[in-house]
Amino acid sequence: MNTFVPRVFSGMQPTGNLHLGNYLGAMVNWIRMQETHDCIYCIVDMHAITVFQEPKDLIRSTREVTAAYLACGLDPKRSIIFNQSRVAMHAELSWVFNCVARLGWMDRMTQFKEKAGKDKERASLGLYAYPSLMAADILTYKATHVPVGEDQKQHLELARDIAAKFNNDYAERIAELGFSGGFFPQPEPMIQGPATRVMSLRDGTKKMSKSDASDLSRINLTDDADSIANKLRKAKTDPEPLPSEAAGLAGRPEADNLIGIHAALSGVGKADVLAEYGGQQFSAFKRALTDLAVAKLSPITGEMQRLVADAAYIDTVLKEGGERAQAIAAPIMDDVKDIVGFLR
Ligand code: AQP
Repeated sequence: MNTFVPRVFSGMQPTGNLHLGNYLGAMVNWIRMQETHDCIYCIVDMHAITVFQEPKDLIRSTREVTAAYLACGLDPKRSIIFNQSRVAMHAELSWVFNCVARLGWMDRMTQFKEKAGKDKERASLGLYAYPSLMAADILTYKATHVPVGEDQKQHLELARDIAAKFNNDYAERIAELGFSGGFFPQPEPMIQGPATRVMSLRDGTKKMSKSDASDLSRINLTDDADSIANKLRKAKTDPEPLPSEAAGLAGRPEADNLIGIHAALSGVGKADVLAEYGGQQFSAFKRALTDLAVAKLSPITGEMQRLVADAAYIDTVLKEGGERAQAIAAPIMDDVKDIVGFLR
């Protein structure tokens, strides 16, 4: 049986500012996992261009997202931080995976359906193949743990299917070359905490997202205290007071969302928040949530501003991270080429 070295991989797209959903759904777990694992955190610029990005905006966002990673507490000495396009093995392995994955698997991906909308004929081929590149991102490092928000669960399942099919299709060759127990691990999704799916502040049934047209729908990590207060004051709610128990949140998506955000920011469960605020009106709760969000996010915002002004430092972090990532990915990709039968 092959035993794989525990290794964490995850990434975010430089398609705009990071928001509270990215932070609570993924980043807080990334920071925690640095304590226990070797971690690789990527800025996935190749995923970003599946929807056209102005080149100068992409450069700026890549540096901003890197600054956000560092400001949130990712340590470039401990973890590997780099932008995806620097390491060619992501693209190389994704081509192999495009030939392993089946069209029928891709057709089931709900994120493609949501992002392509009604006019799927006009979506890029890259957007359709996105989950195959994501599988390559993870498996080019043989990563075993992938901390993500709930929306990425289906893509992770596909990555596991691709790993299993590769191991199976090439089983004879893998054994012949001396890899026992399969070549790729089955990467585990780590979807943890009370805010694994943070919803839009304007519509509790829609995910908080960078690409939502309304800036009022999300709290960005770049927002100042006044913007945070304004967005939370305007956040959609319902006319009832807050319930005292979690069961009372059923059918109240906006209340559920705000309680989940409070719980995640204060590091407790939803039941603890309801024990404190149950029976109160939203107005009082929103004021308390604003104070909490500002206290948690303003040090990050300040540090991001400082880092963004130092592009040379950011570029050095990405370059050095890219070199360290490449040193792990290159021998794994060489093995993949030997397994598949590519002369090198
Ligand atoms: N609303 C969310 N709640 C919890 N987790 C979330 N994540 C994203 N939105 C939420 C998690 O953040 C990580 C990075 O996501 P991404 O930048 O790669 O892309 P995304 O999931 O497509 O995020 P957005 O904001 O919705 O971007 P756009 O609008 O560009 O598509 C992932 O772990 C994700 O689960």
